Amino acid sequence: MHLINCYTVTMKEQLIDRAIKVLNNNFQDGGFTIPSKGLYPFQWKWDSGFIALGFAHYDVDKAKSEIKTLLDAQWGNGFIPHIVFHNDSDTYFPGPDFHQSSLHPLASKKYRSTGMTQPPVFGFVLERLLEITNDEHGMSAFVKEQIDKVFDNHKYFYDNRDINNEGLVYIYHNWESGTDNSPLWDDIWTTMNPPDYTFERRDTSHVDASQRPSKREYDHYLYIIEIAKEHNYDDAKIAELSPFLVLDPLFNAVLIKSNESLINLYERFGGNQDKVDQLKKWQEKSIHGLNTKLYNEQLGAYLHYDLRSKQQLPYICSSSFAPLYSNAPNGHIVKRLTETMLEKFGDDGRYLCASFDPTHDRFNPKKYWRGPVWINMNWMLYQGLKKHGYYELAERVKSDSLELIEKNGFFEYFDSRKVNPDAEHNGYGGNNFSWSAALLIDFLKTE
Ligand code: 2M8
Repeated sequence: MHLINCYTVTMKEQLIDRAIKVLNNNFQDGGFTIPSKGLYPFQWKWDSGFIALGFAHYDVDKAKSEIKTLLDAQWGNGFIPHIVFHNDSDTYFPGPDFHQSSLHPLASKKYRSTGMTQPPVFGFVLERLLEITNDEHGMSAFVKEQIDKVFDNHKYFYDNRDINNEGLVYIYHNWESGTDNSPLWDDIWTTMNPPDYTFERRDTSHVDASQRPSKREYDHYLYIIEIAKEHNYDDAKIAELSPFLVLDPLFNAVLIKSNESLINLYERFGGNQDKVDQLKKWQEKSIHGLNTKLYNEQLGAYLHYDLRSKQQLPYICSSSFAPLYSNAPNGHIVKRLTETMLEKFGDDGRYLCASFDPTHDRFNPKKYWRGPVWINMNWMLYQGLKKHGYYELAERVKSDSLELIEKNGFFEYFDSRKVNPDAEHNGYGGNNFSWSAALLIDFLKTE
């Protein structure tokens, strides 16, 4: 029996109170929330979306502020950066002076930021805020105020990043995927030979180096940015020259899910038929692209597609199941995905869902996106499994997430091994991590 089933109402309330403390402590005077003190001292794009969902359950003003501060940094072309540097901090590298977003002619004049993005979560976040709220009128007004910015962001992706006109948008950096040092990228690193840069890492002064990417991996990360900077972050040049150019099933599934939400929201509010028609056109093409180019029937999973080598990357990771959160997979594909998840990731000795295939020799149970369980991925998988009628598996993903937090604390990521010979506890990376806290609140408050 999973621990969470034994929880009393009081225990749940105590967990929620602890989560609220984490979120409130990470909330900043500028009206946005940092993911974790020291380690991540700025505002991150997809973190902000998940964080807003936690706030929405107990402090609506903070939820709205989180979204406003992020979307306010949108560029003139609809692009939304992955980090907004509202403040100065010397605890993180690479900061604004390295990224130099102002090289792009349409970059925000108000905020410094990076010149790369992250999964487009804001469509589904806006829809979820309306599901959570007790104040439908007030929240509708807020969503109406913000929704066109999200639409413009989707338009940016389809206009600039769907280079084969197949409904699938590229990412040009592993940091855009959100799954930074996944073993997926190892094959791509072998095609590159970046300089051995001199720089001062900050992350390893907050977290044990064994739980973070290596120096050589960082050389690759910086090199791709240097190339983008040489071309002033011009999308067409990046598509032509970046050594890293990938169609990511997580990124594209989030886009599809957010398209779905934007359609629902525009239809609910009325008007904007032109936008609804456009979204439906994008959506049809994207779902077709996802199910043909990224799905692999033999492996029973969605895979990444490397636009440089023109082939699928044959590895299964938690992003492979992300399309479950959308309407894209048909009944057969949903069934295959759940079989693969259970077979490779779901034996009794493991918490669901490891970020990389635990049966593969590149799996590392402690190292960041090379294996540990992440709460934001589990939250999306839970919603997806439930939506497609796989209630038992959905409950397992949820109770595993809650148990990991309850036993270890609000960590950034967790070891999937139930009996973990390497450590006293299973929590790794940053502690008091915002999206772990925010999504625990959403899990428990919607029971
Ligand atoms: C991690 O990524 C940043 C770079 O964006 C880093 O390691 O410095 C990832 O887990 C990413 O998905 C997340 O949004 C970010 C902040 O929590 O940290």
